Formats: sequence, structure tokens, C-alpha cells
Amino acid sequence: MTPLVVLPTYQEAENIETVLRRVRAAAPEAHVLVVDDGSPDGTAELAEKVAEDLGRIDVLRRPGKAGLGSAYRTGFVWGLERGFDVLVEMDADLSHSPEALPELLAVAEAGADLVLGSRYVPGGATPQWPRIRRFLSVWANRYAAAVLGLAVNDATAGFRAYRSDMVRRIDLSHSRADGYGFQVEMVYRIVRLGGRIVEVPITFTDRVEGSSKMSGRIVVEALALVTLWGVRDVLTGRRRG
Ligand SMILES: Nc1nc2c(ncn2[C@@H]2O[C@H](COP(=O)(O)OP(=O)(O)OP(=O)(O)O)[C@@H](O)[C@H]2O)c(=O)[nH]1
Ligand SMILES: [Mg+2]
Repeated sequence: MTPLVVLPTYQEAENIETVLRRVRAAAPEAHVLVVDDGSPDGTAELAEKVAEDLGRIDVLRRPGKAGLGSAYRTGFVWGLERGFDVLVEMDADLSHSPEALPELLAVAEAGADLVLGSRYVPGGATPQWPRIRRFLSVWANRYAAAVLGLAVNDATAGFRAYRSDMVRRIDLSHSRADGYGFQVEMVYRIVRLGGRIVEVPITFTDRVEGSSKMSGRIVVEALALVTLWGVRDVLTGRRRG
């Protein structure tokens, strides 16, 4: 099976070379697609330089910052058109250890439709997070799981592998969600389609270089969407209240 690792980047000049080299070393069979949104710090140019050196890396340049959800939708369409069997989501800030790729890929190849690199199963960890951040994230996940009926501990996880056959069944053009909202939406749709989801423990480390693009808007959007989908399910009789 040929996997495609989609790396969305915005202002990751300090990380891009390291992440690309570590991905190649950890999963040499994987093709990589960097989706850069016109980073003013020259992330795309750096990625292109590493691509010339390593090969099997493509850089998709988009004109402006359009969000993580949109970057993944574009990357997935690109990968489906080219026939990749597995599509991987991974942050480019080294919070997701490339060395965990072989396990994610192996579980997808063994038949899981979606493999989540989970912080909230035994063995998963967020060593640098203050207790309050972990608490909020765990409870946001419990809320989403309860409202949407998902038997998943980390639906907001951003390190994951999908089997392309499953992604093909999802109408990506229908989705507008960004950030956590996009991550939960994909889990939700796959659960609705009867897909098999497996969580493998990962250690999430905080970025060392560069700055976060996370915003309160993305958190509020995700909570609002989860609530909306949950209410809709009850109203349409898909789920009892
Ligand atoms: N193409 C693209 N990539 C983005 C955009 N926003 C964020 N990213 C990338 O998405 C990944 C995750 O973004 P981060 O800023 O690390 O957000 P986060 O990991 O949720 O939050 P932190 O815990 O603060 O790191 C990184 O690789 C970013 O460069 C965007 O609008 N477009
Ligand atoms: Mg990050």
C-alpha cells in the first residue's frame, strides 16, 4: 500500500526540513504532500529544496491562509486523484513524532478505516501540558463523544491515518469545518458509515520552534458544530435524546 502523508504548513520554516527528513527516515515508503498557505517565512521554498534532495515530496502552494480543515480537504483530493491507498494527517510542528508513523500505517494496512494517534488511551500522553489544558481537552472530547455517540477517546486528534476507500465515501466538498471541528467531523462521518476506528497511543509534545496558529475561534467553532450535529441527530431521529 502506498501512503501519502499530508503536512499542512503555515509559518513552519524552523520545522519543515526536520519534519520532512524524519518522515522519510521513519516511513521511507510514504510520499509526502506539503500544503502551504503562502507562509511569508518561506516554508514552501524550504520544502521545495528538501524535496529536490529527497524526492517523492510535492509542495502545493495556496495563495493565503485558509485553515487546517481546508488544507487537509485539498490534500486528500490530491491524494485520491493520484491513487494513494492511505492518507495521513500530521502537524508539521513536530508535536506528532514521525517515528510513530510505522505503527499508524501498519494498523491502517491491517484493515482499520481510521487510525487515531490518541492522547487519551492508556499509553497516550501530553507530558508538557498543564493539568488544566489536558482536563479541558479530555472533557471536550468526552462531550463530543457523548453528543455524537462516538466510541472514541480522542476525536480531536490531529495525527491519524485513513484508508482512502473510506475517505472516498465522504463528500469532502460538503465540509467547511476548520481545526478540531474538521477532525471531529471526519470521525463522526466514518462512524456513521460504519467504519472501523482504532486508537493507538501517542505522546503529543509541544512545539519547540515557531508559533501556534490555534485560536479561540477554532475551539468555539468545534463545540458549536458538535452541538449542532448532535441536535440534528436527535431531531432527525438518528439518535434518541
Ligand atoms: N496550510 C495550512 N496549515 C496550517 C494552517 N493553520 C495551521 N496550519 C498548520 O497546521 C499544523 C497545526 O497547527 P498549530 O499551530 O501547531 O496548531 P495546534 O497544533 O493545533 O496548536 P498548538 O498546540 O499550539 O501547537 C501546523 O503544521 C501548522 O503549520 C492554515 O491555515 N493552513
Ligand atoms: Mg501544534
